[in-house]
Amino acid sequence: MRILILGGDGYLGWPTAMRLTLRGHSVMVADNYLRRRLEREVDAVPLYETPDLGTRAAVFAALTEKSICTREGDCTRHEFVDALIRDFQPGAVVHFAEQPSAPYSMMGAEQARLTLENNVGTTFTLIWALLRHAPECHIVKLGTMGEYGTPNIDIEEGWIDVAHRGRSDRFLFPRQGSSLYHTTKILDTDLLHFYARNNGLRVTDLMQGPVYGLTTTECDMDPRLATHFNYDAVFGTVLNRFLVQAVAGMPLTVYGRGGQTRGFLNIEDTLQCIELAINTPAQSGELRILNQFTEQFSVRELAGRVCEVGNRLGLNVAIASLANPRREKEEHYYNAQHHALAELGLEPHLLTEDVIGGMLERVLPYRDAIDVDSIKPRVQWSLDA
Ligand code: USQ
Repeated sequence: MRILILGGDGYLGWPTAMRLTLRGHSVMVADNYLRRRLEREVDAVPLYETPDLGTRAAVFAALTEKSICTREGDCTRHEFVDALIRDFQPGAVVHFAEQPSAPYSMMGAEQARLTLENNVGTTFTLIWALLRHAPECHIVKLGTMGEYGTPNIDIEEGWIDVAHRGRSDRFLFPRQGSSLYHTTKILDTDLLHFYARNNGLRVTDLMQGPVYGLTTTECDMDPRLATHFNYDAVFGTVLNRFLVQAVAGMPLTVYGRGGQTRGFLNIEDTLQCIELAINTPAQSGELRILNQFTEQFSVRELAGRVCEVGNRLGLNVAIASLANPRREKEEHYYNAQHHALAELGLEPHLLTEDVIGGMLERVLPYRDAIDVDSIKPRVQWSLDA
């Protein structure tokens, strides 16, 4: 199949491109390096440098004799995305091209506007390019479990049956994002739902939890194929941050009471889920929603696990409880369904002690390069406009 990956330079986009290419698909990736630009803006550095897409594609081609086409451009621009879709005629588009950081979206008006315009803009531009040039193409969109928030009821996979005054109907599960970033993903879902209903688009919206891990089998083929890995307070996610903190000898930064519970998954499982979604396309007119995570943990539990394994490796890890910079529930009910991807064949890589130990060992060679100052939380959700 011809598969277009929007946001192909990112933590998940690049490994996905390699995986799908090695499966025999014809893959094109597009990116405007927004994430790298925003990292510079907030003085964040990744754990190690990664080459640009052209260089990585050349290394990949030399090793595998398979090519990944790369395009540089802004996916909010109609002319750019229109031409990609018209000329490449993809059977599936994997859409990662969004500003991915909740803290970045909460820094101030400018960052909020960029997040809103970029995230909703890329989705809207893609929808119209497909309507014009490839209406049968399947959109595989990265959403987030954070669209649901932390309601005091079980979280369903996208939809809920509501009985009301003697009648019943099926609706999107209630959504309530805990940052502007998460809210843009809700807006994306609503746009996709509308155009699926009205114009027959085929959409799979993957509600993904926080992803962890430094590598995949493809990244391991050559150091230059490594994925972009952040651990700073703006672009790093919780478990990846804890791994780097443990190696740096800093106490793990648990925000508030640490009872915040989320569904997590290994980066290897993200790739599996995307492949499974592509192999079983949504029907014309269908918005299919799949909850994409393999196990749930509280932040406190995660810190405890990293601490235990780290100490066993001689790292001397401690846990700190910091004032929570976010507005979120720190103790809450959480029971999210996640059967659909398992039924499609997902074989989870769970967070065992060996997996944690293996990840810590991968961080260790970079110990001296860790920028400790970038780890301290610095974005307050309550900042006055
Ligand atoms: N947290 C800490 N300490 C830290 C960092 C985070 O206690 O040093 C806590 C946060 O307060 C939050 C939880 O860990 O309660 C998760 O935070 P996160 O930064 O790992 O994840 P989040 O901001 O929610 O966003 C990330 C990705 C986003 C993805 C989302 C899935 O950046 O792209 O959509 O995870 S989810 O969280 O399920 O919405």
